[in-house]
Amino acid sequence: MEKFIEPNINDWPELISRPVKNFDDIKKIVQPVLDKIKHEGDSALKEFTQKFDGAEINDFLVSTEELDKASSLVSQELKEALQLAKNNIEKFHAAQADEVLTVETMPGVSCVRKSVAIRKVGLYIPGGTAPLFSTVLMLAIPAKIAGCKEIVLCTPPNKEGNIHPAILYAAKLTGINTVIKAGGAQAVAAMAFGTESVPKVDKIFGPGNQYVTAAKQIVSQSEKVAIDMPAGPSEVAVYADAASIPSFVASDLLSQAEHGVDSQVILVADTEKTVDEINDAVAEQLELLSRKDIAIEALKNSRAFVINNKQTAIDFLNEYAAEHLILANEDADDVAEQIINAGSVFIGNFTPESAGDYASGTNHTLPTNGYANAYSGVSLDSFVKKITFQKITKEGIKAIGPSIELMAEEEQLDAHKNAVTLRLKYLQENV
Ligand code: HSO
Ligand code: ZN
Repeated sequence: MEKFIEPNINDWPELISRPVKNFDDIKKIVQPVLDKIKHEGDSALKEFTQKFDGAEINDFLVSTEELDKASSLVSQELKEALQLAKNNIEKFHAAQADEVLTVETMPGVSCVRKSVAIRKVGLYIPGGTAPLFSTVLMLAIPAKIAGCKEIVLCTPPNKEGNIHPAILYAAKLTGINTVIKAGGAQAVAAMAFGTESVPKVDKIFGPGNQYVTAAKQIVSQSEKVAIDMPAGPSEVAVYADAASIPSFVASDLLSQAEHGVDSQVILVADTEKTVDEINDAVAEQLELLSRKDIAIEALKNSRAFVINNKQTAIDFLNEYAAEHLILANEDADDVAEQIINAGSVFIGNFTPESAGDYASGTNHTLPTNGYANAYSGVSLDSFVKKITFQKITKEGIKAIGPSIELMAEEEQLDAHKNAVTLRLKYLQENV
């Protein structure tokens, strides 16, 4: 990791930049895929699955037999681990449910806000180099708790046309029956437009490579389909000092670096000594990783900063707005209070990011690329809309009406004013 000592504030924007690809180049590849799926449906999906995944698929929907068989291919230990994770994720997300909010803003004027589930949602689970079955839990559990009526899960098949059994098992465990063997931009398109075998959905969730991300962005602009968030490569920032345990910090940095060649990890420490100790531990642990080659590439996008002043370090971390922020420093709780930009914060030496990635209960679908300045991670809220209702009594309209009439008149919107005036007149004439 390249080391920067006391970086000048003018250089911060450049130093916190992420290794993102040019959207226009990716769009050139993705747009024709979207168009073809839109017009040709399943036949185009078949063609792209052949071309990009090397699989010949005749039936995109995973059969109940396949779902049942997956159970026999997953070890008892993994099933138990998944159950523990499911329980925690369920507990944390169920607790996020809002009560119906009812406020009488003035006598006779009642305003209500209620969460209503998004009817049809699409969950994208990447295949590729690692089968992220944990993402099934992170998306399916809140979708179920929210009460989404139709949940479609798309994930790419391998060359033999199969899906990793742990992904299928996690789908079954969370009550998802519609699992589609399709991945990439073509799967996103299928969920956005609908095809003969893939139902059209109202919102698409989930991480993916740059093509999946671009496809989500494009369809959300042109179709009536929402997306969870603009997502980019995964990232972590760690804040360390003499109280940190270098090997722990190194393992946290590497756990993010092993995700993908475009991942980024950031280390901020108060002294050069701490940075060096952690760097040594990274070099040592790196050797033993099965995904060493990927991590090495990711480390090339990564940076270590020595920032001695604590307030400056906190400002820098807030500026970076990390997807995951680990506070491994002495007074981690105090620093946590001052964090205003981050997807998810991990406090203290015994809170690895992996805990949130898999099992503690928080969601691991989080804003990347600095979007944590304004976006939240996926939660129960992501699967509902908040609808407001209001009801005004005769007394209520008498009380509120004159103010509305006046405001409408000043905005020169006569019909708006009439909508009140006619009612007030009616009430005067019909006492
Ligand atoms: N760190 C990833 C999530 C993940 N990690 C899944 C392991 N499996 C993005 O938050
Ligand atoms: Zn991870």
